Amino acid sequence: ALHSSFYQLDEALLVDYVKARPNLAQRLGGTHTEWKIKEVGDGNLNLVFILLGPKGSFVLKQALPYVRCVGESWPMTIERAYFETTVLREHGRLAPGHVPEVYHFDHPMAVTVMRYLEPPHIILRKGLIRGTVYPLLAQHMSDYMASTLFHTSLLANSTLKHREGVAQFSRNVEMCRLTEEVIFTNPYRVDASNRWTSPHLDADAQSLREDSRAKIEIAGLKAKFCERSQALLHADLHTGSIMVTQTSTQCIDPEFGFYGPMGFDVGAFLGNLALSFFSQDGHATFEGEREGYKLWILKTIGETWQLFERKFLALWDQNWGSGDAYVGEVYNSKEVRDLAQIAYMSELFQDSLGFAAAKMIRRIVGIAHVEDLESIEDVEKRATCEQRALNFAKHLLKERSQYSDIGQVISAIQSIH
Ligand code: ADP
Ligand code: SR1
Ligand code: MG
Ligand code: MG
Ligand code: MG
Repeated sequence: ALHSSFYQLDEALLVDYVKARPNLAQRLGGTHTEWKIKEVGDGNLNLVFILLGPKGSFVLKQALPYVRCVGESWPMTIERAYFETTVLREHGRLAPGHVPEVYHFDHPMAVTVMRYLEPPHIILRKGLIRGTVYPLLAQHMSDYMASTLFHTSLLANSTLKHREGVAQFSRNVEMCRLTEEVIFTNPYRVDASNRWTSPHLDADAQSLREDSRAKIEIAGLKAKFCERSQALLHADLHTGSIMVTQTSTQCIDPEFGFYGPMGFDVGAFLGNLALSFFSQDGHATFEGEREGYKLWILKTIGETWQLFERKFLALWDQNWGSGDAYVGEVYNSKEVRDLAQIAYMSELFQDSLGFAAAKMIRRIVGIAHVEDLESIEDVEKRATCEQRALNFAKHLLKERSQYSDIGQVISAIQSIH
């Protein structure tokens, strides 16, 4: 069987694992007694070890046959490591400055070995909680998303190549089904895995479960998630999947990768920035402390969309006719090309807002919450932040068709009290 040689690594077993693989051992240098090993996994799903040697370092990530944050009661295929490695390599080729290099993949062991993003790299979510400004974040994330999404779509590729990719990633079905449940289904019904700050948000969670318009909108988004194979997504692009410094932005953890709607990636990033915005009052140690920082977050939301749109359209302008979606002889005038681009980008904008809203809602009343809000110790303050975020997200989910540019969305965020 494919997985017959799988065993779960720990720090002791890892030393033997690396000793037996000269290409890995040589990267660390010295002898095994000189290696420092630390398990640092703080995500929901996998084991992550940092290995440091006299000569070099790497990160080794191993998928477990279950969801780590739930336990063995929720089995999950270790094949996700294969999809993660495949996306890291493909996105790394398309956006080389924004994805860690993969050094080694061991399929039966579900092990990916990659570049250690050394300090001062920090998980973006943690940087946002500290109130750190990242001046290049919008520029870098718009580069990453424009390049990976454009170049894996039918705007760049033949339908033949596209269908091969879709077929390959359609096997990442268990990960897609997890997302279907935890984002598009469970927050809208009574489910034992849901949680929220109680009793403060009891009525809010209940009113979501009774909100027919929200249910119709989330059904549309779920259908899009399941049916629209638009591009090869990262598919878990929240601020916990991005590591940053003042000059570097790196996207990690694409184990949910599959061909889905582009707005699912764009919305993940924008929605998680909005969650950070609404959490900031809970982190202020005095009145007004985070006001300037909140404006920077809003500016980053605006710039990310605007730069993404500009870069995506520039790639499209440079590549008319390379993909099968808009054949050059059909789309043969500036007029028709402009119309095609306007229609494409307005659908993508709408999708991004919808998925952003869905991702905010699931982080407040679903199974998996975010540190931005969870780390607010004063429960009253936390509940107020959560209610504002949830109210904005519900509004965006239902009324997003009223918004035609990102500036209007930013004004709506600012008007929530
Ligand atoms: P999970 O799939 O369980 O969420 P992640 O890939 O997000 O796992 O990794 C969990 C944590 O491990 C990250 O939050 C980060 O702190 C650390 N980490 C993961 N990959 C790297 C890397 N390449 N360099 C440095 N730290 C990393
Ligand atoms: C059980 S839900 C766990 C969540 O963590 C991952 O990073 C994904 O966001 C998933 O939805
Ligand atoms: Mg993660
Ligand atoms: Mg993950
Ligand atoms: Mg999310």
